[in-house]
Amino acid sequence: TTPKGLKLVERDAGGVDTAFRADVLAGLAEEQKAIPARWFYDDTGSQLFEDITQLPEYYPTRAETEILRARGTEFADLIGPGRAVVEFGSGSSVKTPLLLQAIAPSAYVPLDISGDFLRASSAALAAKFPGLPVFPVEADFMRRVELPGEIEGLPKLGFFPGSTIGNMVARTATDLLRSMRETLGVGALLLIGMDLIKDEATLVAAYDDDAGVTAKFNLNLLTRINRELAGDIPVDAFAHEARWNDTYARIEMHLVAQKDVTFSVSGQPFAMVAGESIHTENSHKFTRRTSNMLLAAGGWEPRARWTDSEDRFSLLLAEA
Ligand code: AVJ
Repeated sequence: TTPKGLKLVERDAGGVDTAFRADVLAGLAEEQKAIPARWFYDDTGSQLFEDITQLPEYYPTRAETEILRARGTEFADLIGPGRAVVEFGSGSSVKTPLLLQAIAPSAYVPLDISGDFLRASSAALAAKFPGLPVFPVEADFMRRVELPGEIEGLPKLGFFPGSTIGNMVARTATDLLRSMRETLGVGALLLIGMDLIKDEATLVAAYDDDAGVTAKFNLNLLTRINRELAGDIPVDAFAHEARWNDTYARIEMHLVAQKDVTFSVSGQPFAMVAGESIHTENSHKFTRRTSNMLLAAGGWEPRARWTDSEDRFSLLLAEA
């Protein structure tokens, strides 16, 4: 089955992603400058994230993959065959096949805002599972998504691995879980990854690796802004920083100005003093109870939970 794209991201006459521009201009105007983490993932950012998942310090991907490999029989028992798997994000070449292999679904629908990456990973997936219909949708899944008519009537399994939910503050995470429930419908299941709270040194190292790949990933956001939003941010004047925020149980990534700087984005002027930062990512960490609480707040009832052999990462199954 040939993947067929369906374009839903809004662009202005000049080809600018209007939501990206609005988020950046509003975020840079705040007292603590901040840009939502979802804008990391242009083609370069998506590739750099793939590189991050291979780093010795970055344990979440390996831990989650271990769970997917080890628990296939249990997933099959609890989920059953014949579902349409709706993945929020275009999917990794390793995790998605492990799930599809385990549960024998009837269709696969990856949702992503990065169209090129989405089409590439969908084609690779379709080649690996020749009998499986694949319907990629280019969309911002923070809002309710209209699913392809071809999967109407099939029971749904939402798949949201990687602890991407951890990028959101509680209010936004709750909104997303509710949107997912609307997208998938009552009776749907959701398999979702959530990273666990652990010692601070391990957490900080996972977001500040020795090879500097995470620093590159963080700084690429500025390069993307310069390219796509007519910016002149002096990228070399910024340094990557990862901090643990214990109040909110999250790793924060910042881009810290190393000297006073002025720049403009889409014609808007901005100034920062040395030491001031742009907050670029939150990565919340959970316990069994806080993950269940978050699911319940979003309208999902916890049904099962798995962790890896070192208790670093959790995968939860919930029902709408
Ligand atoms: C893609 C949300 C899983 O928060 O761990 C990795 C992204 N940022 N290193 C995470 C990320 C820096 C990541 N997720």
